[in-house]
This record gives sequence, structure tokens and C-alpha cells, in this order.
Amino acid sequence: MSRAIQLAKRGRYTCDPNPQVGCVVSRDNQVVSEGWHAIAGEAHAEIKALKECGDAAGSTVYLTLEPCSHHGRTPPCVEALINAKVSNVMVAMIDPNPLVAGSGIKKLEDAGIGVKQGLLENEARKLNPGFIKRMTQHLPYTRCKMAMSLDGRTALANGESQWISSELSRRDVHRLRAASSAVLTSVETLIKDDASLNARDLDIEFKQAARVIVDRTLKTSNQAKIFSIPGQIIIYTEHENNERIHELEKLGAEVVCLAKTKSWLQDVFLHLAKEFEFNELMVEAGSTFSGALIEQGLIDELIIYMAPVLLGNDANPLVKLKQLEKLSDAKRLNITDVRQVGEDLRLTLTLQG
Ligand code: AOF
Ligand code: ZN
Repeated sequence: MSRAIQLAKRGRYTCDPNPQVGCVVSRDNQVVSEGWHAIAGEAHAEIKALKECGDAAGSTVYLTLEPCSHHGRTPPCVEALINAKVSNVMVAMIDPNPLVAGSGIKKLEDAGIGVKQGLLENEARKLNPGFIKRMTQHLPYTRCKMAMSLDGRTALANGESQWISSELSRRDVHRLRAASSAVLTSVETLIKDDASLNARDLDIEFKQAARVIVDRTLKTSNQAKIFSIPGQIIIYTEHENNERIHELEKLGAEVVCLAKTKSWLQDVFLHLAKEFEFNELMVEAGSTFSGALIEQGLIDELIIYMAPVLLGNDANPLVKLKQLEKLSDAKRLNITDVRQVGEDLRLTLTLQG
């Protein structure tokens, strides 16, 4: 199963919106064939492994995700496993997709195949935090990336912020973008930085992330650099100005107008998951917008590049949050990873769970 998890990771930059899945076919404790899911719409992991194997009768199949039992873009994998006359299937985790959700395992058992579920389940779940969250909570798994100084500052008081982190850290960010379904920012950040928000200069094959701009009043400039770079651009607004919307659409953006509500940002995130099937979202914005998302519980993970530089008291903080009266109200995070990237430290922290 450990090998199947390694194989699944090969789909990390390409299989979206499908989950990363790996498969190993074994006989007499020897690996006979392997497969992973590379591209949505193409063969699932087990179909690839069964094909490579030729004759899988009597084998044991290790799968990081329960085999599908439904007709999606491709036919059900359970049928292929039953037809191949495999003897046993080891499944790390149940498919959280409500169209499957245990029915794949049941169909295998009904066909007399031995099934065991739960082997390396935690590791398998870590492969697909976005797919799991979208299927169970109808929201994308959201990482908020920020670069800060050793004294926790993200920009000078005059707004200058390019560049706090090192070149290597910025390249690392491009990998994160490539692994994301979409990169999201606020129109304020877009105006300030005129960033491209795409993944580039990488030596891997990847599916380009969509770019999402949260722009309540439609002040995105027609000259913004994002429009000169091909790829999906989505603008969320509450401003029903049809003329302006048409202008932005002509520039290549999809404009989604959502009615103003108290939980408008959450509505945006729900829409991103439901309509665009975005599993993993990366937020790259300033301290005000990132702070607002954290306060509304929309951020799952912070990725902080900490550069060995001091910016001083007047510089902007990491995130702007409401003032606390009691230390017991402070948000506590869990550090899940620390590593050095070039001259910087990269910290990964989770906010929930
Ligand atoms: C598997 N093996 O390798 C993957 C599975 O539209 P489709 O046909 O590609 O189906 C997508 C759904 O299939 C996806 O939402 C998830 O439930 C499951 N993914 N299942 O047996 C695989 N990638
Ligand atoms: Zn399948």
C-alpha cells in the first residue's frame, strides 16, 4: 500500500478535479503491475494496472481509494476488478464521493472478492484533502500562502513587498500553484502587485491553475497583467453592472455575480467547489483579505515563507485580525511541517482539526 501511495502522488499536478489514486497488483507477495490516475477523463489507477498486468486472476490488488462503482467520465472500476477475477482487494480509504461511498466495496464483496479496508488510511487521506473536503463539506481545501520577515511583517508601510522571500521560495510557490485547482486573490492585491498568478518556470508537467479574483465592486483594471496570460480567469462580484461585466468577459474572464449576504465570502467558496469542482485553493493576498478569510473559518492551512530580514514596527503585519481581549481567545495553530527553502524557512500550519 505504501507503494500505491507513492504512485498516487504522480498524479498530483495533473489529475484535478479527480483524486490522486495509486494501485498495485500483486501475486505471491510480488508486485506484478502498477498504475495511477493521471488525468480526469482518462483511465483510473486500477484500470491502468489491470491493463499492464494482462492476467490478474487470483491476485491481490492494493488501492489507495475504494474503486468506483458508478459511470462517471469512465466506466466503473469494480466491474473491471470483478471481470479480471482478482481474489482480494485492499482499500486504504472509502471514496467520499456520495456516488460511491462504500458501494464499491459492497459490490466487490457481493461478487465474492475478499476486501479489507483501512490499511494506511491516514496516509491515503493526506493525498486528497481537497477532494475529501469538497465531497463532504462542499468547500475547497484552502491554503493561504504568505511571505514574512523574521519580525512577522509582510510589506513596508508604503506597500512595498517585492521581494521579501528568496528566489527559491518564489519558485516553490509556483509548485504550490501548479498543485492547486485555483489561485485566489483580492482585487486590492491585484491592483497593488499586478501579479500574473499562474504557475511557470517548472520542469514538471502540470495542469495550470485557474485564477480567481474577488472583486465586489468590479474595479479590476482592463490592463491587468492577468488578461495577457492565457488560462481560466474567474471574477466574483456583488456588483450587477452588466456593461462592466461584458467588458471583463470580452477580456476573457468569467464573471460570477453573487448577491450580497452576510456570508458572502463563504458563498464564493461554496460556488468555487460546486460549479468549478475546485478541490485545492491557494490564497495569495494581503494581510486584510487573508485575515478576513481566517476569521470566517475559510482557511485550512497557512504556508509561511519566513525570510531572515527585519522590516521594523511600521511595516504591515502578517494578517489583520480583530483585537483580542483575552489570550484564551487567540487562534492556536498546529505546525505540520518545517523546512528550509534556500535562505528562508517554510512553515506549514493547520487551523482546524
Ligand atoms: C477509482 N480509481 O483512479 C479514481 C477514482 O469521471 P470519472 O469516471 O473519472 O470518475 C471520477 C470519480 O471516480 C471521482 O469523483 C472519484 O469518486 C473516483 N475516482 N476512482 O476507482 C481512480 N481517480
Ligand atoms: Zn474508477
